[in-house]
Amino acid sequence: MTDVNLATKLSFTGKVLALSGGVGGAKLCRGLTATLTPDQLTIVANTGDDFDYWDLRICPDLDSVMYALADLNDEERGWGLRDETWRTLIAMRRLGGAEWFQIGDQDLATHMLRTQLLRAGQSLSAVTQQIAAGLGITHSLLPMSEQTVATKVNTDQGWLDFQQYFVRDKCQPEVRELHFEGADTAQLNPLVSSLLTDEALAAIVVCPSNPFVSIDPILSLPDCRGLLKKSSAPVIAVSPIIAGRAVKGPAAKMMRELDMPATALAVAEYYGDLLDGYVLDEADAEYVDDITALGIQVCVAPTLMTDLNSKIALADALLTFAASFKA
Ligand code: FO1
Repeated sequence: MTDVNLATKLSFTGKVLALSGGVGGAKLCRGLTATLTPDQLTIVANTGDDFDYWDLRICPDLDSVMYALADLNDEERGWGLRDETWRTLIAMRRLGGAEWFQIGDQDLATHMLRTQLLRAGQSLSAVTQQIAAGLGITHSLLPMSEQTVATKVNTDQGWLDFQQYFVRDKCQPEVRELHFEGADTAQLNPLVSSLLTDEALAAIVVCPSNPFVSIDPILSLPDCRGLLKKSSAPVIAVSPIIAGRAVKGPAAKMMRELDMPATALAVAEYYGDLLDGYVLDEADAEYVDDITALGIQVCVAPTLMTDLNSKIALADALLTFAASFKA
């Protein structure tokens, strides 16, 4: 752990709630866990990507965050575990089973245990907590809801389940609209609702995740937006777009298909009055005035997270920015 990191640990007081999707969100969450104590940080992950495959419950964003926090993730691939082997997948292929979604041998254990515990009647929060503890994670990681919400993508090829669109069809279909099936009757995780009314909450972080398929499912849950807006803590998003491109995934392509320019400014406009603050990459400093004119305070920082130091540096910059809202 670096001295810079230690200094932040001593100076940032209060609790932080981070809203996260998979890859980009998981990277920032890793930086935040190096900077904040387990008492300070709660991460809530999107579960709209969740689905059943091989008769197992797969929760990709919870998995991505867990593996990143445990330093077990495969950074290059962007999902799953490092040093993974694929013997089960190869055997499944030989038998003629489904193979379009790749489950590694070690990763399989996560899905098997999750499915087993869910079938035994445990909540997704309790199951996640048990698996995370098994990976040595001490910070709180929660699913956005205990109920099932499924992201559906309306494309030029019709409605697709999220993983069909994302993995099977490699994000190639043109996106027209998104629907979060079950969100209207699901409940925001009660632990998140109570944190949002906790006076010790000092910042709400919208991670640099895809706004449409990673953050919107969380925001679409009843009362979520209202609670975020009512909270005394500033809501601060980190741009998932740098110089017109998403670091990973289809966010920029999706923006163009949804008739939005693929810019960091357009993401700020999309979140609109939900935000009090926005962290923008240095490459996008030209948008500072436009975003400020929206009534959103701006922090310019390097947002590309290529290693642990850059994740911690971004978490640091974000928390220093968050602390400035108190003043
Ligand atoms: N993403 C892929 O692009 N291809 C895969 O075969 C794949 C398998 C997979 C298995 C477990 C898991 O937790 C995630 C997996 N992902 C895979 C990633 C994931 O589906 C997406 O990155 C997220 O849903 C988007 O956040």
